[in-house]
Amino acid sequence: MKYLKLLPFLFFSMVIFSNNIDMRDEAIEARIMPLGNACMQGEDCGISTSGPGYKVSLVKTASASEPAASGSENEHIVKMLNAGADGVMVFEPAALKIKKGDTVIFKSVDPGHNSVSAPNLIPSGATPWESIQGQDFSVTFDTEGVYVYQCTPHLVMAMIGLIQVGEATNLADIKSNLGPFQSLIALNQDRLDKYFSQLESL
Ligand SMILES: [Cu+2]
Repeated sequence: MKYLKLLPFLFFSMVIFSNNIDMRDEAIEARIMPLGNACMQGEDCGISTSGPGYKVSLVKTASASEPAASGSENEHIVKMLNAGADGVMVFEPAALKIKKGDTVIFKSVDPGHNSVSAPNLIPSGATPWESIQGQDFSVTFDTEGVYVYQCTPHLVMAMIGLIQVGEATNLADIKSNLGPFQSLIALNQDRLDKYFSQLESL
């Protein structure tokens, strides 16, 4: 029975011990909570996000590698799009006139497109190209003339484009070779003529 004398001490030490646990939990919570309280721009989190000396904003910034929309003087952007002014599955602009030595960047704005020079529809001596689907691709044009190109998965829907480098020296050749290319286009068959007349008006 002499151990009964120890009971108050035992009880007291248990209270101390459990208090210590509570204090530790609070300390951990106090450290974690600020991490869970990130305030996104546009949310009302009770935080002043403007005003002198105080600024909080988590904003998605544009990728630094993204070229300017218009390109530089010797660089031209052709967007590969699911939908544009001419309908679905288009290059934009589809008709483009550039100088010899200029570069065209085929910009993969929407995934699943590529740019491929059409067989027998580029100037003789020019280098054909074929880009990987869903990736940006650039071509520098050192040979004068008219180039026809396509998107492999969407040629059937007339996802095609024309580039004229300098003078249209090979235009008659291109037009006489169009047959096999044209036969692969099932939808939007008017685009080819439309793009040729756009090119001539540039
Ligand atoms: Cu495509």
